[in-house]
Amino acid sequence: MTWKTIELGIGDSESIVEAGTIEDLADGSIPAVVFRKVISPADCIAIINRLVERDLLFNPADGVPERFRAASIPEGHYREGNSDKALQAWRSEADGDDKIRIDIGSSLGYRGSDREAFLRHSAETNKLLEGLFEGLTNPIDALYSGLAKLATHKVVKTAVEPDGRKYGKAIIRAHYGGYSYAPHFDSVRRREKRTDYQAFRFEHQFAGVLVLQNTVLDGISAQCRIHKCFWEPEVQPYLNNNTFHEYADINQIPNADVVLEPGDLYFFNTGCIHEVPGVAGQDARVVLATFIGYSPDDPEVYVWS
Ligand SMILES: O=C(O)CCC(=O)C(=O)O
Ligand SMILES: [Fe+2]
Repeated sequence: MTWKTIELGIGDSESIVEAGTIEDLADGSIPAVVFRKVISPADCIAIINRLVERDLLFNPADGVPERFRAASIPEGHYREGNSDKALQAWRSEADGDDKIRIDIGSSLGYRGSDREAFLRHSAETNKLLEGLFEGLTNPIDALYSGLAKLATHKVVKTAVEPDGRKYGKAIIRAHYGGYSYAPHFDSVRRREKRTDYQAFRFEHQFAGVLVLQNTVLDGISAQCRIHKCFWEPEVQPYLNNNTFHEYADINQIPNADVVLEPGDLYFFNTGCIHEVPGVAGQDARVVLATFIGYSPDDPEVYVWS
């Protein structure tokens, strides 16, 4: 039995999602759902250019400005509960100086330990994202609209706290110099244990990611690999020791590479171990990313970053 990604038609109007697909994602019977070309390559380029023009990203051909080096998020870091201590999800390789990750937006994983600061930061992010894509196809709308097709009969909305304060609706992430995500999982419930957030209530967590720019070196591009293996405590030592690949080999765990071009959107279950090997190409890999909370019997689907 192969473990196969569901491919949906080109563009927004032509992709029809079969009923039950989101359940297949939830129980791990498929690795991912891909919507091809929800944004044109020309709009992807225009979006990247705008982000550089507005000093939100930089052009690596001109070197790394100090300000961005200082703002870079280290590989593999997140914080648990209310702790201000950054936990490392995996051992990073020798820290390359130019492995830089720039977030435009508010990451719950990275900032959520201080709830007030996170919600303030999120409000700023949502203000910044408003109008950022004026005159272009809005990638956030494209992502939410793809999700609405998957989550039929649900209300898809930006995650919100009981007092009405919203989380960041999406985040733009740029990965320079071969920045990689080693095998890991993401879960507000099971990893960061954010009991003080509404996002905690969902049984399943997905990611929705729209690629805006690929990084390519010698014909190889950085792409997500998803393993048919839900995180369980017994897997954690292999993540800590950087030996998950050996564990997967020994246990013959299938995996799937989701190969995307700029403008393609994919959804996967972040409870499955996944990774994005780094490719130190000339350009950064830039994505618009979200997390998604889903429970079969909850009428709402929450989106955050
Ligand atoms: O960039 C991607 O495609 C996925 C990245 C990822 O795994 C994450 O942000 O947790
Ligand atoms: Fe992830």
